[in-house]
Amino acid sequence: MNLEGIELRRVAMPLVTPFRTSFGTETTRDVLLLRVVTDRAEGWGECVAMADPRYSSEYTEAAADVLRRYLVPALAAAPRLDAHAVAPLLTPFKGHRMAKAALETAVLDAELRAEGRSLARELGAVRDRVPCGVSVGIMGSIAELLDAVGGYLAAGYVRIKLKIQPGWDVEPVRAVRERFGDEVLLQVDANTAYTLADARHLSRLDPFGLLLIEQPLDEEDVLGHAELAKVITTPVCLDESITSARSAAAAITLGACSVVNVKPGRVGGYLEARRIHDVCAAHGVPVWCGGMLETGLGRAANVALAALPGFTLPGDTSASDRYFATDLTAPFVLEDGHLAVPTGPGLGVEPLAAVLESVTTATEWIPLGGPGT
Ligand code: SMG
Ligand code: MG
Repeated sequence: MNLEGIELRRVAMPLVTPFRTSFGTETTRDVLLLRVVTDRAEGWGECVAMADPRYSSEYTEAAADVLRRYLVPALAAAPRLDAHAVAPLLTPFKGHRMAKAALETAVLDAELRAEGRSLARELGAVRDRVPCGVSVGIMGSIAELLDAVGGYLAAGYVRIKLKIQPGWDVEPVRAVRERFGDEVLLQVDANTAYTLADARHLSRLDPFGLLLIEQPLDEEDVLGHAELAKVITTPVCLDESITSARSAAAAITLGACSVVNVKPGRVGGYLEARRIHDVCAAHGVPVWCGGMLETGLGRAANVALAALPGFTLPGDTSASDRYFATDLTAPFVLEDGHLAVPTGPGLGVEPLAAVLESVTTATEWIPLGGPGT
């Protein structure tokens, strides 16, 4: 496959409702999309970096910068390209995993479209639909939270995740349990908002039978998570701390987590995400697919990954209408609590041209091939 060029495209997608976490409130998703043009096919990659470096050190402008300055030019050095060659070519450049993941995904999509194979099949999917959870933001009041959770349960979501932070943890969990019962699959996500000194407070969540608590402590505090896991009975799940298959293996060996949230963007791409799945499966550690408020393009790839055998817990792979009034692709629709795994070549979905144009705020073409490209 010969690369002709790469388009960087910025789109602004208004969210149907503000999404508040322990690190900030999102009202519009500012997304960087990559379109790789090769001599055989085109491919799309969605960069999951947020507009500001609050979830992780990456942010949209930085991703665009490192792509145009270092990552895209590094691919030009390879005469013939396939997706498995991308990560090794990018290794000299530290970090920037979300930017790298978007580039690898776009190349992989182009390659699979050229060969007529789906991403799900390429990754080793064993299901044609995946059960879906929903991540519920921090609200202004318990009444507002109960309304939101009630709406999502009525829509069919099979698992609820509550965002928590100090001052919004035990009471919202108690209220949801009291209103909706002990049968609801329920988990919480702190996005690093606590310290090990809060261990006794967090043990107050133990009686509620949560599936897991996600990333309670700082992303670098792997040992702290191991200590916390000895004190609380709620299973500890890591998100921000897991950046590679190697770090997943280390965290599991140290006893820092018994569940892993897999986000391909956070770990440098779908190929590394699959390696994390494999490492976790070998250790008997369940995984689930995280979300970064993706458009239909990123969602298609996440749903393919979530169909692998080790993804035994419902993911943050919600339907399009949980995020956007109009998605970039044909909408993903919840059916009986599940989303269908796309079966077409590559991601199996296309951006809708008119929608894409209407939300685009900037485009930039980086030529890579011979003269005239
Ligand atoms: O895509 O449904 C989604 C969002 C899921 O809660 C979610 N993601 O830490 O897991 C997480 C957060 C990170 C993004 S918050 C803006
Ligand atoms: Mg998380």
